[in-house]
Amino acid sequence: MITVHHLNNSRSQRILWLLEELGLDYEIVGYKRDATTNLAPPELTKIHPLGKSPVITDGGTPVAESGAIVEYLVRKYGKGKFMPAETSPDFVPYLHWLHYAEGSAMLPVMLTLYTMRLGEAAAPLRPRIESEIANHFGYMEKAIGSKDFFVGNELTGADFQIVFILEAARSLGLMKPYPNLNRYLDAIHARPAYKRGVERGGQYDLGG
Ligand SMILES: N[C@@H](CCC(=O)N[C@@H](CS)C(=O)NCC(=O)O)C(=O)O
Repeated sequence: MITVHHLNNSRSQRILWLLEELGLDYEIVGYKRDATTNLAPPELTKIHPLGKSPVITDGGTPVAESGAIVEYLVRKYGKGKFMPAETSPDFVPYLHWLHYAEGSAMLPVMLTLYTMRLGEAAAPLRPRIESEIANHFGYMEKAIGSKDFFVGNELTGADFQIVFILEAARSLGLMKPYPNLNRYLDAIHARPAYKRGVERGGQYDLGG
């Protein structure tokens, strides 16, 4: 049995959505963020030493880091869904977008979140962070264009990774200049499997 160690309002929501799209049986063990610090509770370190979400266990094996979890589930249970064949011209773009989300696009979003808390003390950092937001979000805006998904014409593991970045950005008010990304995100939110994932996970609100 697959167990998702699910932290409220966190990246583990993308794993619930993926499991719903895959139509797999899974169970959820819920963890609550600390009301003051917003950090995960220490019990999560019993599943994986980093104590971060998402982490899943599958037959006792823990898998941590969302990109690794998405790749693990798609390869092991996807039966060819949600990832192009290695011989397909979409394979390299798939790898790029799958890794790009957490590897590059999330950094300026996190820096925006952290520097907001610093107020005026963060002023010298802001131009660089804002230019990186424009760089990465401009890149994604152009890439999605009028398409439904980031890779080819199909939902792939890359979309599960990118959607959380856009949700986090929307909660910080960073998404207004990007109509294509907003259209894409709204369409994803309308998917029945996405909605089922939110129902199973409980309240999902990144604060925007
Ligand atoms: N790159 C990691 C990031 C994991 C991460 O930082 N998760 C956040 C939730 S979105 C977390 O566990 N925060 C609580 C904490 O750091 O205590 C991944 O995608 O799995």
